[in-house]
Amino acid sequence: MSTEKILAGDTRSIARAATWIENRRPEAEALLRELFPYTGRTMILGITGSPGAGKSTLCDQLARELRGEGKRVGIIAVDPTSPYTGGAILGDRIRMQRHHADAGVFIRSMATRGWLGGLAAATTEMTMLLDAAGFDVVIVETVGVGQDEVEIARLADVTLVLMVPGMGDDVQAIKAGIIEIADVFVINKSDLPGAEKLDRELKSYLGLSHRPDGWTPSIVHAVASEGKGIAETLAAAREYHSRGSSVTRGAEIWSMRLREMLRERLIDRFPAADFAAAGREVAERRRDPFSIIDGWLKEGSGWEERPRMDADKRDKRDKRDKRDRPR
Ligand SMILES: Nc1nc2c(ncn2[C@@H]2O[C@H](COP(=O)(O)OP(=O)(O)O)[C@@H](O)[C@H]2O)c(=O)[nH]1
Ligand SMILES: [Mg+2]
Repeated sequence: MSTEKILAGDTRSIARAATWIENRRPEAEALLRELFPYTGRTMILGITGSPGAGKSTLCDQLARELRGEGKRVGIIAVDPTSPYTGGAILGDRIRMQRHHADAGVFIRSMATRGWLGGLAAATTEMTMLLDAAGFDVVIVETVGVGQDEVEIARLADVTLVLMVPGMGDDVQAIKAGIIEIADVFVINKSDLPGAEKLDRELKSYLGLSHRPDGWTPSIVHAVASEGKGIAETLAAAREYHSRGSSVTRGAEIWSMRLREMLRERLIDRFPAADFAAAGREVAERRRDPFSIIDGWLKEGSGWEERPRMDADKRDKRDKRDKRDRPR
């Protein structure tokens, strides 16, 4: 794998590196270390919202708009691999095919592998790769339902939250806590009734809340399926991005990302930790959770010297955990 090829934007090398990252291969880390000095130029746009809100449609339209400006665009679609969304992923692929032959657009659908924070780290690494490879904008699409997904959207330079009128989406969003992370609200499907009502509700909500950075999130109306409001969405994202110091914002984001990375690394240092079995022990009140953690930490003394868990072991563990994950 040549760093030069990635820096030159060679699609095949980028795709291979993306697969390393997705599979959490240790090689990815060495590569990203080399690429790091070349990162920091891209604008990362996080797009989140309920399933069916039009996130993929908007991503596609934003990519088109940016291509029109001659910009290179990366799209990372974080899709929960569950039978429910199998069709949606296929739908995305077909829709995105418009850009297929275009080397200025790189699209990767990422399966949600594991659920112990690895997803946020993988997404961060993927944006680093695309940043170094010279993509001007990287769009990360996540479903704003799970905690992981909300976390990922929060890690972007600009977070767009999509809402749809007349779906009780407003209330849902407040519950899910995604309203707080929005830098820009996009009222998509403005062709449907209720867009003005939703606009009013959002404005009154925003009137009551004050962000520490003094920013009042902007509200944009769009009909993504008809390409309406796309330029406005991009302009609103850029307005937020260009305000203030990018170092200050970067420092905030990296402090969150470092936390995520540490969490993942730490968990990976314990390949022997059988979370599923331990979970059962706690549930059956055979052991308390604190002594389990203490036990792992003690057994793991000297873990600093141990190599990172290899991908196969991690996969096995994650599969086991996923299977046992309560729903
Ligand atoms: N009426 C209307 N439909 C839209 C709009 N944007 C997207 N859609 C449709 O909504 C459905 C879900 O869109 P998709 O982009 O897959 O949503 P996602 O799950 O949030 O990624 C698709 O059938 C789109 O064609 C819009 O602005 N108005
Ligand atoms: Mg989608």
